[in-house]
Amino acid sequence: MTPIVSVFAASPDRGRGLARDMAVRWALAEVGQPHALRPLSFAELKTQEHKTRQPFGQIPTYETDSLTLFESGAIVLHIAETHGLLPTDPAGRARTIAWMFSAASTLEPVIVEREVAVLLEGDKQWTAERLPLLEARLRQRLDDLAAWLLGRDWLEGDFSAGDIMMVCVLRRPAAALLMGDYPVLAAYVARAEARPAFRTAHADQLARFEASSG
Ligand code: GTB
Repeated sequence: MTPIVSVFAASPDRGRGLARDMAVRWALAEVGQPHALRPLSFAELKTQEHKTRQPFGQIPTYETDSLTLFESGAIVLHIAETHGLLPTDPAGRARTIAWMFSAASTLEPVIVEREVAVLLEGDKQWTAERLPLLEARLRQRLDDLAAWLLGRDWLEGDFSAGDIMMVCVLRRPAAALLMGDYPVLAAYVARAEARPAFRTAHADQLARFEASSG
């Protein structure tokens, strides 16, 4: 069965590939696996039917005959495991998975926290005082990641699922806005975005947005 990926029916990112289905669709493009889409409105996300696929009523999900999976990182890991997007040696495999966790649990929280402070708490009296702290925490992570990537093309040897997760996190607005200060990270993201599979997945997102917005 062609896997089905659930996506926003009308993505707020206007086709820029910033929502978390991008990592899944990029991974599928990397391994040459075609997929179908299940576009869902915000109301449909919160239905009991969708919560049987994704307990928190979110996108993305991934469905085949034998498996329904949620969490973008887990889906990318599954695709990587089944299609050879992970190193075959046990240590390389373990370190690649470590980078996937690191993208989701060490980098992404500081990025999302910075975005939430502006988007959802921008009118609160404490926000102006908090923003420099949040930016400092984010910059510390970016400093450390840039130091790791200095002299490397990818996080761990060849391109892998770890890079998909990390680049998707770095493309989020709060991090993307700082890339001018991080040439090593900017070059890393540019290298990833130049991959044919990224370009395919990105073009699909844009085409869908343009088709849905008439
Ligand atoms: N940990 C989960 C995963 O990685 O799969 C998180 C999934 C998640 O946050 N999904 C979001 C969602 O479904 C979409 S990606 N939100 C709807 C809801 O919770 O009701 C987050 C996102 C949304 C929009 C943009 N954007 O427009 O730029 C970027 C990222």
